[in-house]
Amino acid sequence: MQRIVVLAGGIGGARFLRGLKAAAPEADITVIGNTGDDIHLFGLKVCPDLDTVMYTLGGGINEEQGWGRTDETFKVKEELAAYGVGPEWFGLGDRDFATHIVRSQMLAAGYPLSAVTEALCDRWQPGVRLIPMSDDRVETHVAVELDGEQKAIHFQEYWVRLRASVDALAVVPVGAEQAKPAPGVLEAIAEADVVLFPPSNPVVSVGTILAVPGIREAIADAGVPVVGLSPIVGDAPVRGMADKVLAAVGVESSAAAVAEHYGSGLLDGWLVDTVDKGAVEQVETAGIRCRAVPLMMTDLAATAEMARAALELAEEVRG
Ligand code: FO1
Repeated sequence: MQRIVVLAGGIGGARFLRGLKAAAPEADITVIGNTGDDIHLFGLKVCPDLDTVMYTLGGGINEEQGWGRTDETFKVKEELAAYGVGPEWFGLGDRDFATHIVRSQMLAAGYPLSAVTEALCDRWQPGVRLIPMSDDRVETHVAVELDGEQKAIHFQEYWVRLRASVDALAVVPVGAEQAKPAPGVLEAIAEADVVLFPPSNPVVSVGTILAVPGIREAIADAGVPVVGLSPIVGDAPVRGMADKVLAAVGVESSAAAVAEHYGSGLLDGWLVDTVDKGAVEQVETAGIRCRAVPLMMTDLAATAEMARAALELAEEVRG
């Protein structure tokens, strides 16, 4: 059985995984989820990227939004607002609240996040093994200039409240340097036949996972093909505001620049969209095998085709 490890952020990662499951139904898939987006609200721990993967693969996601639950209501949020308790800019629905309550209760009882995630997945049966990158707290902060003053704000405040409307001066995964990979992360990488980077944000999603000491090294040393899919199509992010955070780390918003940012020491293969076929040569010159294929996740069939192309490229670089 083919063992595939995927480093996933939120919406892009989750949708890619749905295609991967369709393309490789027999594969044993381990997902290492980003937890840098996690936020503590109302005394609860919210893990947006883990939940997005879990709900998407488990059939509970709000398909239009790409995050949160389907068939959602917002009574608790309204009641909290009536008490003047915010933040109002972050949309936590009633059904979603239950997930955060269960998670927070288990964490308070002493279970590590990895065990809690496994317990939550017992209900959702995502058909993959979902492991947080770390059981330790890592929180991505973004340095911005607001009202003439420089400050660091939580990633969710930058993304959701400010809609990335101001430049990101720096992106810091606070706590990452001291964090340890969660149990099972390094083992899954060591046993993998292939490692995939979905078209997730290279800075705040995949980049944060790689910032946990030991994970980047384990992938680079695993001796198996590592293949990524560009989240940038035609010089703009397919979704989200990746260009803003790429600029913060000095990387141009282009398919080739993102491949070079990961580097040939990590990446063996890179898929760019057909509109970026002009970038193939540049990526190959950087020592990374590159192919141009359609990269828009318009539906399950198109997404499965992308996943198939990634697995084929992995076989090609394996030689
Ligand atoms: N994204 C939004 O644009 N607005 C929201 O109010 C919002 C709430 C939210 C609640 C739970 C959750 O799991 C995700 C949520 N997201 C929301 C998505 C999230 O902010 C980001 O898309 C990811 O963190 C980036 O991967």
